[in-house]
Formats: sequence, structure tokens, C-alpha cells
Amino acid sequence: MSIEFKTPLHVGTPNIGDRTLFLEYVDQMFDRRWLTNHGELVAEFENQLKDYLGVRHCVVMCSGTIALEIATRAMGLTGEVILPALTFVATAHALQWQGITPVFCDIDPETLCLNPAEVEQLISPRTTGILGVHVYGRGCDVHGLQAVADAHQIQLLFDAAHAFGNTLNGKKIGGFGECEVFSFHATKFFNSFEGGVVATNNDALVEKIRLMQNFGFSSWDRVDHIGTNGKMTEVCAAMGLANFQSVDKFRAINQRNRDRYAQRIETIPGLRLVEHCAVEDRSAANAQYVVVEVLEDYPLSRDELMERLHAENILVRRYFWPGCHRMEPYKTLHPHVGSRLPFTEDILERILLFPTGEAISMPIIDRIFARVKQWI
Ligand code: T4K
Repeated sequence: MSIEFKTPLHVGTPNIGDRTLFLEYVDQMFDRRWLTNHGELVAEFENQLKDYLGVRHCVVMCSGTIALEIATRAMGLTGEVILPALTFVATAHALQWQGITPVFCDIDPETLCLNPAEVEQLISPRTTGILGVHVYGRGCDVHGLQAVADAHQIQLLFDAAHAFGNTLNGKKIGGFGECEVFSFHATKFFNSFEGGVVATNNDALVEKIRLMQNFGFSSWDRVDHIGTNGKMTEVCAAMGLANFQSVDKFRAINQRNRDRYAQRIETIPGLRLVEHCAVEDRSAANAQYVVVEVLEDYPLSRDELMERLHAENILVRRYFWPGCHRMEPYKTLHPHVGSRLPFTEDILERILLFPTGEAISMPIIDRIFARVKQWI
């Protein structure tokens, strides 16, 4: 039988907005001969993001990872920080890279995000913060986590890399905790090639973040703090500004694809589509990850299904298998941590993420599932 798709279908094929608009911004950039270091496009991008996310400050960065590192450093986090293991490894690396110990905590099987009661159990005298992750764009129990943070006088921030534009009980993600960090990597729903942003309502924190992202410079010849280079370039801001005009279109495409996946998956016993948000947050949800659970009554194991799909050029992913705690250096540093993460380990053995975004259409989804149906 011939391979189903000649061109591979990837999870993470970029969405690309109005190319003419992008090139106009790039022309302006060349005309000004201002390529990076807080140019006009970066300033405009930050303003638009601030309005969109409904926060007082947005600082765009060269990547989501660097944004996380700078945010946690500016917050003064040290010692131990509690986070989930069901996340991209960058969340843990951003801490470990600065000598902070990531303490992996189990998820709530309902939210797939940090379970506040479990977080509380892991607080030690060395704990300075909680780093929640709105995994797959699903919102954390932000109020439960804030209550734990307040009770123990520690700080809370969120990795919102998957949640751009999403709401939680109708409130835009971006303004919870001390700050929230988004990624604008090429594979994200909304991208600036590479990039990220720290969103916050904390005036003092944003000052530190701005210093730290620019080597600590407060003026031409004055350095007030240790810092690094976390700046976003003008060409990335141009991509961000151009793509920003298409955010509603990208969301509509993802929601349409997601609904089609739901219809097709419903007809297949043993496969279940993971809810991407609560009902009241559906209209805002970016639906950038189509997460499917392969249950015990499905005739193939998750990995067998993945191999068959890969053989057809349908490049589904097991994000975030095997879990950060089973990747280095965490695996060696904390070899037994998996035993306290039963829900995390369980879900990691069952999930497969399917491609979506602009490059995926309803006929493509139908063809994927015509193939899947042949295997049951
Ligand atoms: N926190 C969380 C929760 C995150 O998910 C991430 C990033 C971060 C923090 C860190 O943010 P950044 O520092 O990245 O801004 C990809 C992305 O590189 C990563 O940004 C993302 N999460 C993660 C979930 O996915 P990989 O290692 O899986 O990428 P890769 O190279 O396998 O690409 C994924 C697929 O996308 C490939 O099958 C091909 C396709 N692709 C990729 C690129 C770059 C394209 O079709 N075109 C492209 O230009 O991590």
C-alpha cells in the first residue's frame, strides 16, 4: 500500500501570516538601519501585546527559555522551585541553568497541571517559588496555587508558552502570579521566528527584567546589575507584528481542525481527545495542541499507533514523553522521583499529539482517520 502523505505532516508546522505586511516592516527596519536593541518594531510589538494580554507590562525576549530564566532570576528565586514534569524540558532547564533545584510535582488528572495539594506537600525551607505550566494551553488552578504561595510566603509564576490568547474562566492568561512567560517559537500557534515575552503587572519586577535582559545597562555607560543578552531583534518583532494580524484566523483554523478531530476520534473506540479547555474558555482557546489519549481498549499500544502513523508520514509526537524527570540531568540527580508522580507517568504513556495549524485541513484530518480506521 502506498504511503498516505508524500509531504510529512508535522506537529508544529509554523503558521505564517501576511507576508507582504512582514516585508513592509522589514523594509522600514532597513530604512532606519536599526536592527536590534529596543528598536521601534520591538516597542510597537510590546505595546500591542500589553493591550492584547491586558497587563501593565510586556518585555519581549529572544526566546521563551531566556524569558523564563530572566523572569525567575529577577524574582530572586533560589534554592528549590516546584514545577510539573509534564512540560517541555526548557521549563526545568531554565531553573537548573541558574543553580535552582527543580522539584517535580505531580499533576491533577483533571487539569493536567500542577496539583496545589501536592505542591504544598513538597514545600521545604529551601522552596522560594512555584512555576506552574499551562500545559497544552489548559489553565492551571491559578487560585489554588496562589493560595499555597501566599500561605508559605513564596512566589508564583507561570510558563504560559502554550497559552497565548487563552482565557481561564473568561480572564486572559498573562496576568496571573508575579508574571507569565509566553513562547513565540516558530512551532507555536503565534510565532516571531524565535521569541518570547514576560507579561506582568509588577512595576518593580519589570524594571529588573529590563535591566537583566540588556547586560544590566541602565544608561549608556552605567551598569546597575548583572545581566545577559535577552533582547528580541527587529526582524523577529516584524514577524510578530505581521502574525499578530492573523491571530484570529489562526485560532479559527485550529478550532475548526480540533472540532474535526473530535468528530473523527469519537467514532474510534479506545481513542479519546483530551479537552483543551473548559467550556466557557472555548471561544478564546488557541487549540494549538491536539492531544489524543490511547486507551487500554484500543487494539494497538500508543507506540505501535505512533509507528504506523510515522510510516505514513503523519509525524505525531509524544510531547512530553518521557517527562522532564526522566531526562538528564534530572534522571541522574533524582532517580526515584517518578514514584511520586503517578498521574504524570500515567498520562505520558498514553498521549499522542496530532498535527494542526494552517498547514492542516479537514480533508487531511479525514484522510488521517481513514487510515487509522483501517487498523482497528
Ligand atoms: N515552556 C514550554 C512549556 C514549551 O513548550 C517551550 C517550547 C518552552 C518553554 C521554551 O520556549 P522557547 O525557548 O522554545 O521559545 C519544539 C520547540 O522548539 C519548542 O519551542 C516547543 N516548546 C516544543 C514544544 O516544541 P522540539 O524539540 O520538539 O522541536 P522540533 O525541532 O522537533 O520541531 C517540532 C516540529 O516542528 C518538527 O517536527 C518540524 C516542525 N517545524 C519546526 C520548525 C522549527 C517546522 O515544520 N518548521 C520549523 O521552522 O521543540
